[in-house]
Amino acid sequence: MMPQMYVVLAGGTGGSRFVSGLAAVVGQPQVTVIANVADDDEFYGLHISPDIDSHIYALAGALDFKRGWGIRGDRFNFMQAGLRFGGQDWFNIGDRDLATHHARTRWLGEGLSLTAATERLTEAFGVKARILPATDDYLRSSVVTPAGRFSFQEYLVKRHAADRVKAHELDGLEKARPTIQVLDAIDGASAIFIAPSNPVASIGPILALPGMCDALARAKAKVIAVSPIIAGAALQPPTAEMMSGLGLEVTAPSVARLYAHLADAFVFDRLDAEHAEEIRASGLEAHAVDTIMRNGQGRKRVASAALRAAGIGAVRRSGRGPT
Ligand code: FO1
Repeated sequence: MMPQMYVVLAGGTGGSRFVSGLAAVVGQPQVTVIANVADDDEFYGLHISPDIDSHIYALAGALDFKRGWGIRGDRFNFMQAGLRFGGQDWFNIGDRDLATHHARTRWLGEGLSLTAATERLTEAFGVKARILPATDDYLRSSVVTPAGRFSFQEYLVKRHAADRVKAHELDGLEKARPTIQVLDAIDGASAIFIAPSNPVASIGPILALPGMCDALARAKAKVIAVSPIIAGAALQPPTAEMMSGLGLEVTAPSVARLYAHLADAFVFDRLDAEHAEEIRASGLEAHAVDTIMRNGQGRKRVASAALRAAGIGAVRRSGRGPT
């Protein structure tokens, strides 16, 4: 029997919590992450891939889960030392995190694809899950606000997601394509999950890639989406800010409608149980569960609920992977 392969479309923080929970339940070798790369940016001439790194660090048990990014216990000596030369002071890159970006940039400079560089980073961290960039092509989110057009990191980190969002744009979309590894993963998946990430800035750039939605529509596997919105609020910025700026209601049914053309089922929080009918009306099976992922137990619970929605019993794997 072919080993099960569970594919997760995911962005950063909320996404890596779900991925960690899934890996803890089914085992890392059975997990393939299709990671958003539109948050990528350049600092100190280095290629930063925040969403890819949050999955690597989370699965390696090294993620600072409180912050949701970077390596737990990392120091910021390089950043501090750089300030005296007028270095940037707002995007905080830890010293150990810096080594990751340096290695990725070195390998990209040697001609490796982002997929190949990510495979080396994943292996170096002893992570057994596959982490696939959604595309190896240039694809970057820009956020248009009344104060101007900013890169995603400038909008989110430097300006604290305080600007009203008028538009979200994807630079490079006309040429960007899903990688063959991503298309193969979708084709061979036993189940496909859309993680509780920002539907606009994290899942959106993955789905916007030409051919991605067709691949998901052709997939034999059930597609299960998990809501990032609980009782009208999101775990952290800028999900709610970007949805409302773009005229989307910040509710679970609103997210369900965004995925209704792709997904078969929608897992959302029991605080939104009253919306189950509305979610079913968009053509999705509705599964109301406790979706709060405060700790390892919570992450496994949400992953198990998503597996059940996919018709797969939650395989109990005690003590494997980061809790
Ligand atoms: N987020 C912040 O709010 N402040 C930071 O200084 C910051 C630094 C940072 C460095 C590396 C990295 O991989 C992520 C970092 N993030 C920071 C998080 C990042 O902005 C978000 O993880 C994603 O782009 C959103 O999913």
